[in-house]
Amino acid sequence: MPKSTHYKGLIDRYRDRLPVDSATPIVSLTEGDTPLIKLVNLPSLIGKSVEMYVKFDGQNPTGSFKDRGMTMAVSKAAEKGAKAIVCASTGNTSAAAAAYAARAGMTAFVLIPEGKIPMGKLAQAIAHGAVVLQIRGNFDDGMRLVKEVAEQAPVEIVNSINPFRLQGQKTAAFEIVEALGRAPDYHCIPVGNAGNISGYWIGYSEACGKNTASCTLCNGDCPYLDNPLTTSRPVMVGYQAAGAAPFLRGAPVEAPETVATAIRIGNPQSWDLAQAAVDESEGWFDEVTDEEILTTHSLLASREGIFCEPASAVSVCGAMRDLKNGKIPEGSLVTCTVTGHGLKDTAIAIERAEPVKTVDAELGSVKEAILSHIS
Ligand code: AN7
Repeated sequence: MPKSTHYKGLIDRYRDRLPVDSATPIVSLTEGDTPLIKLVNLPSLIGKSVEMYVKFDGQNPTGSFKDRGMTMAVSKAAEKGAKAIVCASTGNTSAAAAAYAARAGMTAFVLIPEGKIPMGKLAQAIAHGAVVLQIRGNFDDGMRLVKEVAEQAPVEIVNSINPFRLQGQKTAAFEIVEALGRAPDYHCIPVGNAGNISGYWIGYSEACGKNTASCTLCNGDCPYLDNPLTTSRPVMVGYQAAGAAPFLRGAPVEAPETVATAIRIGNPQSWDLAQAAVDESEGWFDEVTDEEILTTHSLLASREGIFCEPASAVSVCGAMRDLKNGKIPEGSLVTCTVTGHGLKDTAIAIERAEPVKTVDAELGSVKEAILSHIS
């Protein structure tokens, strides 16, 4: 009989490196184990020799990296006997919370900024049966309200201020180290609420047996350092959208605005943890404009076959620029997290494109249309 190789999700996979025990009811959608895709066309566009990979976390069950954190947050909520969870969201957290709550038999309450999340994400929250509250405000307003309401109602917060979220998200770094057989030299990542960059840094640190100030769970006494996978950590580079770049301004941004709605966040909750990740790794933050984001969004789809949402293109966009200007040296091994799937936000892809051509349903027209594209 062949041995079963059925992958059962990241908690099962990394149980010995996560704060779960036999009493934790695991709520999983078989998240994690996402592809690390080598870029074959983009590096040559900027004329640089570099080994560059995309960690395509848009291939998680609900189409974003949030599933990694949500399997942990909802499993731990279930362990406590919680009946309801709550989050503020620019869309992906709400989709993940809704799906994992559905599976756990809990109610998910999700606060989203009215008119500012793509239809794909709204459809997910609705389909999975979440109670959707559109607020007349932005993500930061929603986050403040979630913290206030959780003091007065029996609901468990599943935003990334819940430390179990970062524990789940750190597993992406483990997967990258295992896939490459070493840590990358540079890891580039979009930054919104700043949870994911903090989670990756915890993961990369634990993977090489080091503690980090980004981990708040064990107060500097990390139980998961015993079995290192590698010996080094990457330089962490966090990129923000220019209209929502508090790390570049050095202060919260009052009215964040960007086409990358997922990271339309002005007051990141994990500010100190993300800053620690960048400081400890001797990395940096930088910003990219909406135009640059959309250009990379379209290049990834049209040249690499990787369809992501605008916020996810931010990592590759920044990495390409920093390779071009030499801040990331040629010959480096670079990984970029691509956080969410392009099918989440189809409107933006169609809006930017040439109108789709319509032809008569007969051979002459179809042939003419095809030949006009072949020279
Ligand atoms: C595709 O869903 O904050 O810096 O409420 O959806 O960890 O916040 C989404 C964030 C990047 C930024 N890419 O990650 C939410 C939410 C995508 C995202 C980010 C988000 P963090």
